[in-house]
Amino acid sequence: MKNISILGSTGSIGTQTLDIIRNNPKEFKAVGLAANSNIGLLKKQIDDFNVGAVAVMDREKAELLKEKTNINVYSGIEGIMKIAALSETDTVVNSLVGSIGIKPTIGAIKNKKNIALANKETLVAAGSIVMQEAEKNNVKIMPIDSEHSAIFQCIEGKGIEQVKKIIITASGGPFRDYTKEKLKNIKVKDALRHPTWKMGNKITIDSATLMNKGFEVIEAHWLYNIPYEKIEIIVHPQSIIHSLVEFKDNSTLAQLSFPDMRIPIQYALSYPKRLESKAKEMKLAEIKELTFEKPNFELFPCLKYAYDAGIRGGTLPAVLNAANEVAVNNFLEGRIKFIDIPKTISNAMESHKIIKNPSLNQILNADKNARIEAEVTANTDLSEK
Ligand code: MN3
Repeated sequence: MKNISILGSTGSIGTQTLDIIRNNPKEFKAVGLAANSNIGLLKKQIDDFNVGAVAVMDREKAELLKEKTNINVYSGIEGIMKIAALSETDTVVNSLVGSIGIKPTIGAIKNKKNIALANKETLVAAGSIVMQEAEKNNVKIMPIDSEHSAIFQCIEGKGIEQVKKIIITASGGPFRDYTKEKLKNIKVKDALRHPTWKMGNKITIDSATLMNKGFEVIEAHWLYNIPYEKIEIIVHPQSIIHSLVEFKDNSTLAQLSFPDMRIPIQYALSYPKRLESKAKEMKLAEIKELTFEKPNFELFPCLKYAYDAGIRGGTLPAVLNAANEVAVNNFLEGRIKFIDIPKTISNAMESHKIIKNPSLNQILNADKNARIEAEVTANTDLSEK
């Protein structure tokens, strides 16, 4: 029996994780939950899963929840840190959105918890520190993301020195065959319509700009200790192959399934065991074709910025991530255009002075300053740039 804490329990990954726990009561128990502000759903989760403690990021909402339950309700980032470090927890699922997820991941690692990681920003911004801490504390970081789970499954037991390259698949997002002209007029609702995956708003926009794929490149670099020149992206609109690993002898392994996050989430929790799944069985004959094309770096400059930030390293990936969060937020709230997202990011990157081998504080500082910079850019007229 594994005891699980879920950070971000009311989001898309969080609720799917709870479905898996519900379906496997002999394998898993939810012991702690943390949410941003959705206390209605959180209260239901407390009752359904009989958890011992929860945290709510929003302090006012936490107070409201306290009146409705007898269990421990913590609040703010310290509260989330508490849920990440509960003594009875074996594995922490981190599905928080944004760089707010960095500190709880590191806190959990220091408390010797295994991590099932869906919070991309943790590795994008603080990959070097997180991987060092994980090694020092002998803690496993299991990827929840479908691509990294696929890579993990292909690489498992083979040794990274045998790997020639990693090929990360991308659906290409909803604007894959758009022209530059057409990208100028994208509405928020168009960008929120992802062709193959149903996800939260922030990651859906990141998928439309392909920044999500850029983040996945940086994450793969840290998770598998592989240099950027050995990480490629291939657009595969059907999202059936979740990623591939090519070995020295030019033999390539791939992992396939219908797109359903319950498969990688469950494997991150059950590893090395495989459990039955409610996800749909894959019938190859139903899938008429699997197609592949090169990603368009010119149409989606976020990809280029992500490789650039990863290769130059230091605090730059934290800036990439923070500026992106601000830009996406401004886009979602209608203040900037879709094509202004990459502009906001490149401005923040250009004005940042990289610190090599940064401490956690230096990373968090870079994050903070990049947010201010990006907020200023987003509030000026970007059409001239
Ligand atoms: Mn993914």
